Amino acid sequence: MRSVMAMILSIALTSSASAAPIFFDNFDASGPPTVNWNGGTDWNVTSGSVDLIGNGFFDFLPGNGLYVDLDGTTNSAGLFSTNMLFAPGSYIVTFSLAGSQRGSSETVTVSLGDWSTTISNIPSNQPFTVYTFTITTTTTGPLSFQNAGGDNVGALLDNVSVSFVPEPISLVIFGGLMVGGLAAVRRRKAVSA
Ligand SMILES: [Ca+2]
Ligand SMILES: [Ca+2]
Ligand SMILES: [Ca+2]
Repeated sequence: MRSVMAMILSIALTSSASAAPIFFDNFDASGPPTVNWNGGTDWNVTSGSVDLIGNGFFDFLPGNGLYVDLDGTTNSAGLFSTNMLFAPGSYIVTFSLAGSQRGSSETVTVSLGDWSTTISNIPSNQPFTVYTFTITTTTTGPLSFQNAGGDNVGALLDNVSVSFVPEPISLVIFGGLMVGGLAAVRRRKAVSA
């Protein structure tokens, strides 16, 4: 029984390890900061612009390295999307979102495939705040952020990650018991042979 318990434990540990992000970006290696950033290698910007700021450059929330002002400097907030496309399935989407820090409240729509949510009226003085959503998409698509409006002052984005949803623990234990049961059947067969 001890070996079965060890097997269950090892399967459970393997399962939790699979929750490691399949996409992560804190923008700190995306410099140099610039207005109207093109998104670098991991993101693309369409239908407007975003700014890459921080590290002393329009650094409204110092200590966060680089981060993104979701309304750039063209009076048109860009659609900010990952180059990575996510297949249909369930994911955990996590990001830090702060208010504009410049007096305006902001609204941001977050999408992944055909899943979408809108975070409304983020107060100007909101510090970086972690948002986590467990989502399901039925279509393949990027993760996108779209600030409403276009006045060059947007919400601030950092620490974006996407992970697979871990297997439910009941399935893990059931799998472990199945393996243990098969081993017991084999032992009985070995004895009767
Ligand atoms: Ca950062
Ligand atoms: Ca801006
Ligand atoms: Ca604005």
